[in-house]
Amino acid sequence: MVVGRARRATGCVISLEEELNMNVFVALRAAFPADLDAPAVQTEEGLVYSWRDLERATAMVANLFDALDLPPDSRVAVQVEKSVEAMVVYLATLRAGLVYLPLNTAYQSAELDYFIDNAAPAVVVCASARFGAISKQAFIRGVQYVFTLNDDRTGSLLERAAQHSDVHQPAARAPADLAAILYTSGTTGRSKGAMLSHGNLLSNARVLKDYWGWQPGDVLIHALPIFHVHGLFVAIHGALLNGSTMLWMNRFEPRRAIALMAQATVFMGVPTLYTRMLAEPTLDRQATASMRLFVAGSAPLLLETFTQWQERTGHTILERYGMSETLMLTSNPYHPNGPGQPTARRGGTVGLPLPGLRLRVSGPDGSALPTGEVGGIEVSGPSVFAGYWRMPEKTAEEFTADGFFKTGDVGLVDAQGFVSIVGRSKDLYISGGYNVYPAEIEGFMNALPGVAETAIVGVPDADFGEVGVAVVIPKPGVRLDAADLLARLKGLVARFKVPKRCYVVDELPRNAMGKVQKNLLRARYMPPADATP
Ligand code: MCA
Ligand code: AMP
Repeated sequence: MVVGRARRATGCVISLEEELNMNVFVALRAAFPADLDAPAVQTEEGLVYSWRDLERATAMVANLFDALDLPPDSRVAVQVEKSVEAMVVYLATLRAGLVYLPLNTAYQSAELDYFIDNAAPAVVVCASARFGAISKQAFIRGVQYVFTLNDDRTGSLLERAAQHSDVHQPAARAPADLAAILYTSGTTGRSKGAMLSHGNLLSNARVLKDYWGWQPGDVLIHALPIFHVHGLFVAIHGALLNGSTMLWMNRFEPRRAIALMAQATVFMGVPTLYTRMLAEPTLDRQATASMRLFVAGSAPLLLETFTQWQERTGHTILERYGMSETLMLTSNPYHPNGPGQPTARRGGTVGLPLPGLRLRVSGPDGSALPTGEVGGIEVSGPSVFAGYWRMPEKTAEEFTADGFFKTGDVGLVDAQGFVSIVGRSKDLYISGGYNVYPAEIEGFMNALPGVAETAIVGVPDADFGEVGVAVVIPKPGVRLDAADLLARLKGLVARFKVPKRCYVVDELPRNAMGKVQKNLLRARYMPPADATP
């Protein structure tokens, strides 16, 4: 039932029915500015997409999806290079009430097989160059439709969408309805699909809009990939919910990012982006004079980077902490000494729990620990996911009896409520903002001919924060070549997961139980002091 046109607060007319619709797309669209011809996205090639363009393009792709007549909650798996059109497909998937499943373009065929098997998408979108291989994989696994989309605005998806109307009524969605599935690897080596609802996405976007003081006239430099939470949700939702223009970089390049700052106010990046910009002589107070906010997260920001950034630019980076399963959990304060924000941003901490979030630190027996003590971080709140896709046992294991999610991060909360992360209980390292689970890669290396056993550890790295080192034992009588092992691995898993160094050894250090002592390996294969951050 359409209850008439209720108001025209923004550029898009919204009905009362839409006001009651909790589809996150509806909330984002409601924030479009009154002037729909104003720029929503500007690319480095000089293309300008207006808000009207976003409205019409998402309508056309959503109408194409509607025409496929898919069951509710059908998954749309997308593995394409970053482009504005890829963002349009994301928004159109929400608009049509389908479930978005982003896949990093670095994923190789074995990884894709797993995701397609596990998520059973109805639609797959890939680059034309990979259509032959991916469509074969997809159709064997029951996928109904495979479209192509390239980063030069070509491909069957846009061709087909162009035949559809540019008017579309967004699908009605309730807060608990599924909006996206984001795969995260696991300590057992099997990826798990974190199910995020419209309510999860919208509540987090709204909290961040207030917390980070988004204001009229803000312009975001969008420099991150859009396969993961940081670039896809935190950055895109942040800008759209504020009606802010995005300066769109398909690929991060430090010098160009610095040059864009003259026209921008907000930048979001993983720590590697900040260290790479610090290496540029053009980074100074003048280049960043119009900037209001620099946000960092996805991996620990070194205190040294935090301090150097302050010295070079006069700006204090705001570090925040989140996960695919929970979206953003904590943030350093935006307004120093503002209401509920007791003090200034502090380097080396991830700030305070965001409004609405309950965060506690638990001991090994599950009991809550007092202020200042180190333990497992557990969280509950509106942005915390409902569970892993088709993995009820895994979901049950990761939640406490009273409904808190066990993050696997180890940290403490100090007397002022600031959270610091000091380690992880999960065997994982973070390289340039991407999580790598050694168990997954060890499995692939162990399956290579001649390999008896592999142990992989993350060691410090000046550029990526951490990188992997593989230590391999050959089968008896076999001679293995370390470079050859890494070259073989490159064809099997995403490049960012491939260890940067590999050593072939006779034995691994083990404890009395026979378990490999990774702490000893880490110490042994530590890079030389001048290569560490
Ligand atoms: C590229 N390589 C990497 C990485 N990226 N190796 C390890 N770790 C990486 N992150 C490989 C390339 O394949 C190549 O190897 C070699 O390193 C050099 O690549 P380079 O040209 O330097 O890489 P790049 O294309 O410049 O990419 C670096 C990057 C990128 C810009 C830092 O990795 C990136 O955009 N990272 C951001 C990730 C992100 O958005 N994370 C958010 C997750 P070869 O020559 O062998 O191919 S969301 C999240 O974590 C939570 C929820 C949160 O809190 O946000
Ligand atoms: P992902 O599973 O890719 O969503 O990555 C989530 C993980 O990234 C968290 O569990 C943390 O270990 C890590 N992480 C995110 N932000 C930060 C941060 N600011 N400092 C330290 N670790 C972080």
